[in-house]
Amino acid sequence: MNFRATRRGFLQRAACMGLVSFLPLRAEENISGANSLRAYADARGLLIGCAVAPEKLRDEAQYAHTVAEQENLLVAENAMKWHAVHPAPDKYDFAPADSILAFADAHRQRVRGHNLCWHEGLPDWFQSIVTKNNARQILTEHIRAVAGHFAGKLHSWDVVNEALNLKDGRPDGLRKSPWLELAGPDYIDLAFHTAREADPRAQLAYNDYGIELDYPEDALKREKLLDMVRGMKKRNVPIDAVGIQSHLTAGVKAPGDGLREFVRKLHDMGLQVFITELDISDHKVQGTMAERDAAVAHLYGDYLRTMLAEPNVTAVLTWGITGKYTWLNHQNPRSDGQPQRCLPFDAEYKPTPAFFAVRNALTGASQHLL
Ligand code: 9MR
Repeated sequence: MNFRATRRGFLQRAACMGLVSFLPLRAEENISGANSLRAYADARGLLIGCAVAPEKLRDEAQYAHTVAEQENLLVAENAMKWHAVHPAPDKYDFAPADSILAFADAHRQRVRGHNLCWHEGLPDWFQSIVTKNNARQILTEHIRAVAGHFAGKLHSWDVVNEALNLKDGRPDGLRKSPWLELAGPDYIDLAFHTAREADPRAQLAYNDYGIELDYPEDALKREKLLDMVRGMKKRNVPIDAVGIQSHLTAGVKAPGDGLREFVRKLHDMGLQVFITELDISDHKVQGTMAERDAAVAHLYGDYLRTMLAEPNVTAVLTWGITGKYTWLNHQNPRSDGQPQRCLPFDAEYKPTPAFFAVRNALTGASQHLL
């Protein structure tokens, strides 16, 4: 064994863990084959993936190559949302989403569905057509058509997305979304039952954000989410997993004990946990690129080591793969105009230190049988 390589590997791992910060990570290091994220995840029975756009898989070779090489799980960033698959009340369009499944098939990857019911991403016709009289029927028909179209082919579905919003002031924490207002609070049960009937093989998840940190508002949202899921289990509503989106920010509070306890409570309820939309914004980090990268990588490592130690955390997806296309460039643009370095690859498809932090965290994950 090459001593220099081994020593470098050790130092890099130490750097990713934040133990030493002086060592520049070498981006040209081999990241293919056995050194890819997917190989590391495969070895532990874990799923590692990212959100993708079908037109980029088709049109941009480097994007497609990186996704194929690094991931064993894909999710459509937008291509399975209502506006994309249901452009008119009586019209469905599955072609772009189907092309993601074809890509995944060609590269031995699983696919998860996002999402069947959300207050955003609705088509233009929604507002003029959906009323209290027909909302339950339209929701049911949509889920039957969409989950039915992909039946048997998906790893999981985000059945309901972001149904909680404590600011709306309801005791149950539910968001005053169009679905709540038009279909009533049990629209969530209805969505899960319909999804199970349409695709008995996909694991069914509830997905949300703002539950990761030890802030009081995050802690309260975790409580409301647990209450909601407990109620669903009691009523025999088919739910298999909770998705923790994990849009984090470097340089502010890091997730703490609250999240770990939450994951364990979900475990005790027989639920899996998917990290569904991980990215780490660097818009609050000043300094050199190396300093930004170190802050982002440090949080990736910390977060994933904590989460992957829990046996019910079985899938990790980043929200995109390259800083070139991340939604954060629009949502949280950096004041210096630089693209965010919030993902495992930068805008030039070079692996960021976050890549190595993710890969390193995968080595410490508990073993899973897929
Ligand atoms: O990244 C997505 C962006 O391209 C879309 O314009 C937006 C609205 O559909 O949704 C973004 O993805 C969101 C995801 O679907 C749900 N959680 C929050 C994500 C970031 O806003």
